[in-house]
Amino acid sequence: MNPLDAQCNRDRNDAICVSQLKSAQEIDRGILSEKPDVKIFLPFRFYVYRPEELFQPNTYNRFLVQQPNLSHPFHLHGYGFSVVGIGRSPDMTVKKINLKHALDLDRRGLLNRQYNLPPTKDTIAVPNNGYVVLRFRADNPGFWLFHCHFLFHIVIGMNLILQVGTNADLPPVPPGFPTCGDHTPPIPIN
Ligand SMILES: [Cu+2]
Repeated sequence: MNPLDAQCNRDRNDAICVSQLKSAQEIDRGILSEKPDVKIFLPFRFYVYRPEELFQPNTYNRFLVQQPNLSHPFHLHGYGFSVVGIGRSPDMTVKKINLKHALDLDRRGLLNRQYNLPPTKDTIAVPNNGYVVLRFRADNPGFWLFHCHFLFHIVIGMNLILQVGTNADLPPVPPGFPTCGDHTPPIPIN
């Protein structure tokens, strides 16, 4: 499942991409219209430290060791989404895909998309140096976390909040719902 080279826009007999699976259930056809209501590009990248920034005499620093060819298992709270496409740039000379290149591929119709019963997931591995196209109908109001599921990537910022609707769209807080400070023990003051 999900080959490391992320070549998903053709049939292959050594691997299957998630985007090539078919949903066993009927899906919301409205989200499969060619032009979605809202299209958001979410690029991410690493800041790569220079060794002299990290290694200084008589100091201690924690740092993240870069792993090559690491996919990012992105998880969305609040929704299941349809995985419409996964891939890498058809331009093999592209060493690192970026927003500008992704926009260019999209404009030229070269971001892989398939609308034949795409599978529903709540987590998808975004290929290293690649992309995923996902769709969902934003009908569940709230503040929803969307994040890489590697803890060490969450702590360096590979996460965001999707706000759907406003506070007025949220159901009322249940009576007696805990608030900050409810669980702190009493501190005796002599
Ligand atoms: Cu990650």
